[in-house]
Amino acid sequence: MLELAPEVRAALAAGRPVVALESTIISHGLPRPRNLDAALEFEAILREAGVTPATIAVLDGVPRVGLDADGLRRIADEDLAKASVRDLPILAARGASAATTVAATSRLAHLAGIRVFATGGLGGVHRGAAGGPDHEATYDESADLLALAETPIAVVSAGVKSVLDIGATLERLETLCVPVVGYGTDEFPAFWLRGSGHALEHRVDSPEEVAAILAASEALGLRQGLVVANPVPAEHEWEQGEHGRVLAEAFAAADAAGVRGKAVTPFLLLRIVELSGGRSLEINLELARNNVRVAAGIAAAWSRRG
Ligand code: PSU
Ligand code: MN
Repeated sequence: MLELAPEVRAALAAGRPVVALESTIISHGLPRPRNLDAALEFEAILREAGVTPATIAVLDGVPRVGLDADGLRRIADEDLAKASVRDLPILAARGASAATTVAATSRLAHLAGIRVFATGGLGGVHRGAAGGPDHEATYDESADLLALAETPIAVVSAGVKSVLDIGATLERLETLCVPVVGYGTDEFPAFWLRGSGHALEHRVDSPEEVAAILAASEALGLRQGLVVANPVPAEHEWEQGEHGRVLAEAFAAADAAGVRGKAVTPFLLLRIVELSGGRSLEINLELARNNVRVAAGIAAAWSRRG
């Protein structure tokens, strides 16, 4: 059911470092043609660090762990569906193709034996998920959170976007028994910003510390993953005032347009790129590159433990 690229299979068999990469960020998170450049660049960053990349997607019903040049082109150029874990059996049975979210990528990477995964931002609890004075609960919470509760993999991300409810997301991660560590920070990052105002209990400052936590998790027989929250480098962080202004305008536009439900996030994200004149996109790329570099270090440290 699972097809590993030959180089991924060889690296895993030899205990060499491998990092998983998701395809939804390429298919749905970044605009063409920048998305293909980004997919190639993330892989190149890993290769330069001596780490084998495994970009993951479902192509023609086959979950693929490691894509060749044509596979990368397909996730960038084709209008693929976005698949979470629950979509995997349906795609496989029907021979269909889709880009995989953090949840689905984590599951497939784990099935292949991969321990480290780099992405941009995690999915989380949406604003208004639990309802409010003027609306019903939407229950809109990403399956990424549940997948992290059930999948032993370290996911390096820049936290969650401030269009989500960050406090509620952290509470749900606590309930789901998913450990969260700040990578060189004491505060959970908010994607384009280094901080969210939410303090973290645990901080790590080296890839070896992360590898030691993964080893301890295994020794304890825990099935949970690990959220490695890695803030955008200070020199690329969005200016606080500009970030606040653009988000407020984007939320107002969504309200005025009467956008509801799952259409809200894509609407907001597109508006944020437009209203920021592309600045939010540049930051998105910088933080993703940075996550890939950190994940490479963690995978190398994990591989050295043998
Ligand atoms: N956050 C981002 N960029 C993304 C995503 C999240 O900053 O592209 C994608 C990831 O693939 C993540 C998914 O797993 O969105 C979550 O979607 P949902 O809320 O529908 O589970
Ligand atoms: Mn949702």
